[in-house]
Amino acid sequence: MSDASLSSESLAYRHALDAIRAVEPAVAAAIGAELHDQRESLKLIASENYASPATLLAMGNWFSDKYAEGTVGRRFYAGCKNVDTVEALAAEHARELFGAQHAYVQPHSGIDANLVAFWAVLAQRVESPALARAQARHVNDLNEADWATLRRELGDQRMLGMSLDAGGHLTHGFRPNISGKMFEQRSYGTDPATGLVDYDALATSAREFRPLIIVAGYSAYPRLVNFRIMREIADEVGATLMVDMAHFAGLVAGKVLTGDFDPIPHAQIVTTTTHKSLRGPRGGMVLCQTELAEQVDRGCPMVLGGPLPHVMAAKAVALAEARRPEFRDYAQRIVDNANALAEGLLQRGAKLVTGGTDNHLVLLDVSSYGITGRQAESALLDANIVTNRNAVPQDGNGAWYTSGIRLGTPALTTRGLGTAEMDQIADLIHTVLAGTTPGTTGGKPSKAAYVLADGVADRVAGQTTDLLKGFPLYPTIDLG
Ligand code: DSN
Repeated sequence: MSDASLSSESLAYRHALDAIRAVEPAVAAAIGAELHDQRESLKLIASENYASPATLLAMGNWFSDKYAEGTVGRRFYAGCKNVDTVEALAAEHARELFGAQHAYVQPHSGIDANLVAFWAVLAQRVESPALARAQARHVNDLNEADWATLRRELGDQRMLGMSLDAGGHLTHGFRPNISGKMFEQRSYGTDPATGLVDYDALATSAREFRPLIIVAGYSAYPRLVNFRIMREIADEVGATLMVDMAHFAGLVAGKVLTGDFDPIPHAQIVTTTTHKSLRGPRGGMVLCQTELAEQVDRGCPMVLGGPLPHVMAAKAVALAEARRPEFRDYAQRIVDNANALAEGLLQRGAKLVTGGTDNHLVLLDVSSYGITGRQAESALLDANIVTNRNAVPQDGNGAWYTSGIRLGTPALTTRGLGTAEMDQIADLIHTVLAGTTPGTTGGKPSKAAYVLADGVADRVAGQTTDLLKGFPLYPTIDLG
């Protein structure tokens, strides 16, 4: 194909890869291979998506060369005029899109955004009152005894977060994560009968435990959370409500989650990633009420390294895209597709945690197939179906092997697949799992090894390829 007949995006990427190839051919090859692999596989990882070419291009440039500690107009480095432009724009788009009072777009990831939020609440609720009591303006003004007291107080705070096997996230106060070392944590779970968040039990626990922070939000809960109720509980016990909406930010942006299910009007502070259902670049963000803005803006260098201006530029592009009317349609289709996938699986006899979904994800309990989540994940990958294993409530197989598979629809919805295709995908998944049996390692039963019936992987992989042919990924990009 001659250059003249190539799209501008194809040309941009071909030239970019030529430049990379001239320095390190293996990297150029890996970038090309990644596009090929993503095109060929059925991506059902609930936390992944496909950012637009404009978003991807906004990340690959000389903004990466700039240091920009501080915030817009108040930098510790000179020469940040253009960084200010993109950071201010990203924050403005975020505020407008979500109706938030304040937006901080510097976090590099969801974990970073959560750390900024924890810091901001600690600063507002613990450090600032301690400084006021000591009549000090700054921690450097405290005498040794007051500083030692403040450090003890900062380390003596409590957090209530959703339990991991109910779908909570490691960064919500669990011991293996820094959040669990910073805070004494207690978890709330779901009602074993319904699988839904048990708000009465949560309120009872909060009254007893008196946490500084209640964290709502999840990475593997297939239903909605009522943030109005969560805020009422938080207010009653004097806690700050923090919502980690990383997984469902796209559904909030697209106005699928409104009223009690929209965290912004209810929580004092909301964190998110930008690359999941929101479909932006890999990164994080904090939205908060004005009372926390000053502390949130101190995220870098408090807990973050230097901001990534190239990623903030891409956030601005992606957030501008999410403000377009078509994003609402996209968000609704994510949920419709998840419902269709759940329905298709149920019709084939699969067992789903909570019996279905209200959001972008489905949690499939694979124990009814007699296998672990790990075995299911590996068998599905053999058929080019990319998922990730996930614990289910009261999981007997623990967090490593698990009994579940998490399936999400944001990526395939971006690719254009709809409810009819979700039914076909349910059939492919069921075929693979029904054809999988536990294997052995060294003659002993194994939770990882598996046996896939003859021909199933190839047959399903072929069907996956046929299905995806109708929905090309990045159709404007031809790498040659
Ligand atoms: N990225 C999160 C997810 O997959 O849900 C884990 O941190």
